[in-house]
Amino acid sequence: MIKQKLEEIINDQITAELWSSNLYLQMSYFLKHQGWEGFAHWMKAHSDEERRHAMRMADYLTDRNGQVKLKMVNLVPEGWGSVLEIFEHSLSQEKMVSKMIDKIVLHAIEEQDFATENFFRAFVDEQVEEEALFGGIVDKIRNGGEGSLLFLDSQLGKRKE
Ligand code: OFO
Repeated sequence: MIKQKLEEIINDQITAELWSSNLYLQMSYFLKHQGWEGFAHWMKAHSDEERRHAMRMADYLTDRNGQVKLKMVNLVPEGWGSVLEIFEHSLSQEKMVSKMIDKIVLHAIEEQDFATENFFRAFVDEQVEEEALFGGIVDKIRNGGEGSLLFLDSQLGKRKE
């Protein structure tokens, strides 16, 4: 049975994943409204991925006899000034999520809950990938400027899942 403090911070994490999912979904529709079909497609796929993360964590918590308590997911922003701003915002969201996951792993180690440590270590790796993914897009937009957006839009529109 999982300890209460861990149950609490895993529930916070599930909420954060769902908030990320909503944030990226809002970004997707905002981008689509601006005519950026490829970016919108990419962002929607990422929104789905965050929702899957939330469900994997909720399933894990249930398997460990913890209780999933879905908390209030706050409103997300509705608009941004540019495509670059959207990806910079996503990158900062991912950095915040990485810190939260590190905190769970640290707490699991302190509690000697090695199953939780092990489960969330996969997300530590996942976050390295995600920060690199978002950071790479931010770099491309910064380096290529406005002129690179059309090309990037078509490239990101090819994302499979
Ligand atoms: Fe991109 O955050 Fe999930 O884990």
